[in-house]
Amino acid sequence: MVLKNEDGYELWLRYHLVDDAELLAVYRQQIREIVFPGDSPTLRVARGELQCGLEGLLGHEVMLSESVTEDGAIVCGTPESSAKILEQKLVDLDTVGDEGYVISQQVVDWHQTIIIAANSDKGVLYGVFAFLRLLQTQQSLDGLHIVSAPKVKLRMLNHWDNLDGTIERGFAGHSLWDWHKLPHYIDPRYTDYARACASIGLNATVLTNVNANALILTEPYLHKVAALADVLRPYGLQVYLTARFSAPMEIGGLSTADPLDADVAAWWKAKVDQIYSILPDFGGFVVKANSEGQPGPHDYGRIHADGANMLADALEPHGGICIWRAFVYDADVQEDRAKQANSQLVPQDGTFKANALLQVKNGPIDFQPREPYHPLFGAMPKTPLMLEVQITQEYLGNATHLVYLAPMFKETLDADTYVKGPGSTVAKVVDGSLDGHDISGMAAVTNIGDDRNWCGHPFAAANWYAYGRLTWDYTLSSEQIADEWLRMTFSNDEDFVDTIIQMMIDSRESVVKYMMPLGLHHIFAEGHHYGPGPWVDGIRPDWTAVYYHQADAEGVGFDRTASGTDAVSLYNPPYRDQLANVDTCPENLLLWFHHVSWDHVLKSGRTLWDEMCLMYQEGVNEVRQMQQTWETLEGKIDAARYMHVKKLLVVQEREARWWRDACLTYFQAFHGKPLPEGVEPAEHDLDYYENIVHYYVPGIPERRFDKIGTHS
Ligand code: BDP
Repeated sequence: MVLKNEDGYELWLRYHLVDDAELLAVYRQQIREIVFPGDSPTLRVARGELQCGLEGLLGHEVMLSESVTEDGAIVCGTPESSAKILEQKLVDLDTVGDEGYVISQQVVDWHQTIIIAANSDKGVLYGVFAFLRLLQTQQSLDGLHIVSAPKVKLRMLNHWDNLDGTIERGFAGHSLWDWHKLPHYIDPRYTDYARACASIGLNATVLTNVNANALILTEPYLHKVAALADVLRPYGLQVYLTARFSAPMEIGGLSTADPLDADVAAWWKAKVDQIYSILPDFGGFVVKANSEGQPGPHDYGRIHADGANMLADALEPHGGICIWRAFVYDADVQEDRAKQANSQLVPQDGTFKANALLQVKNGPIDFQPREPYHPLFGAMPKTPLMLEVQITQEYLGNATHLVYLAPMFKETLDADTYVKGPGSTVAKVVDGSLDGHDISGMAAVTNIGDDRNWCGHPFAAANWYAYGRLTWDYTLSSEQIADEWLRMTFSNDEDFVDTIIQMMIDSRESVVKYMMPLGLHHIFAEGHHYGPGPWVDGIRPDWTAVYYHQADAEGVGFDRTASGTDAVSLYNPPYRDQLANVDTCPENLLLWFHHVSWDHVLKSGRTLWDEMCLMYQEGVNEVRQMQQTWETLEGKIDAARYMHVKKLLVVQEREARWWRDACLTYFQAFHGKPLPEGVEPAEHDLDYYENIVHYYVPGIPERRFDKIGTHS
């Protein structure tokens, strides 16, 4: 059978006919009518989704019924919206809070019934999506009893979208938000975006770039925001905006943005009041301040908490929150960038208002292929800390490389801070359970654009999916999430699923190997970060590569032990001791924490140089393996998506070689040691790699090139 070509628009919400005939017959017996009273906007969209999903999956319309008339009813609602749910007195509902759900097989009015129940309309919507997922992944419905609630309260996407339609670090086209046509024209795609988010439990979205534009806070734009929020609201998505700290000067006519200035505070109060008058369920602000040139309280000799608290004060009467980013580092400060956030923020623990949170990147530098967990986790027990990850692959091959990020997200979530003894994981800091915070959250920089398939690479949507699923339940395994996503996105064919899960899981380690193995970090080309740039120098030191790898004739790596910057002391024992000792430091973080001789012998018995070379080669080999694996799947999925991935894997293999050759040629020049056996020699000399130029790489505003032929 020739499979119909697909373009990826449907994401994982493909409600195609269940292709297992036996199972389809069983489902048709088990699902015969829908009893779904209630008329709120959220219940309406939940009902519509259920009907549409079932129609596609079962191949016929399932009728709505006022009551349970036969075996095979699906009864949906809350105790308020549905008398039947109320009657059932489901004890499990007491445990799922205001967003969780219960899906359970029950006898209702003497008939075998499946109940999808929740305490809120939103919970019902999540339950409906979870139920459809069971069918999409061809699970048995016999004896069904699922009780599920999210582990984290704020489950956010951060769009780094600019008002001109470009996306900072976006590799899948332009922004979805058509500010020019809003509020009058509402793109139907907004609804599909909201459906996709709700289907994985996301409940908040920040529409604008952290490098903020104050214009978004002006009245005409606020009406545009409100129109978008109207579409997203029924799906449980609350809208947030980024606030530019200097907005009182830029759009308010004030001469200062000093957070302790009474006029400034009054301006923000009035601005926030105006926002809520236009958008009554506005979520709040996300703020990047005094970081990478953004304005902030330091400009006035104030501290971060002063800035955050001023905004939190303005938001508080409306129930809004202020999310302050902990990605703060200063070009004028000599201190190791891996320490700066701790130095600035730890002393302020306990001074933030109750409706202020700190948003902390997974690692202390910047979304690198591998980082140790950020040492702020565990270091600020009095402040709710959100985890920020990056779904868009700024540092992971953009939208051309197949890299499945769930293992990377989980690496951080599962990391043990040891702050209250073993088991004090980052996840427990983030969900608030370790320090008893009510408010908790996760945020991710999205990879969504207006590409037809949303995220560019057909596999990039897996990372949006995985992130959402992990915000709901970070205990899910990367394998399980990949399994669901593959079945829903491509096929339930067991061979296909088993083969590709493994390929996805391995892909994260492969990219680390061919980009920056053994704890190397920040050796990207300057500015656009597309490709290798270990030679980058001559700009502010903490933006160069040479600052981070510290290579010389003797060795390589950043000494963050006591003999160096001592960033290692920000971690707690026993992890700290393990990291501090060159012999016990996990080798995948070795050069993050140690400056090591090229001849240092590793666990494998090989020298550092040989090991590094072999890792780069292994990375390339693994991409070639991915290509071979993928080619065995021809005919198992539709030709269009098959070919799309196949062609991108060709690019990925070429770029993996580029990384290997550029980096090894560069490092080799320090000591002249030969490549060990098994490592393919570079095609070109160092000069060639250093002079590769890329113009107009997506994800950064247009750049000027003053000298054609030199890197930007
Ligand atoms: C860096 C990006 C930059 C962002 C910054 C941030 O290169 O474009 O503005 O993160 O998180 O990784 O603020």
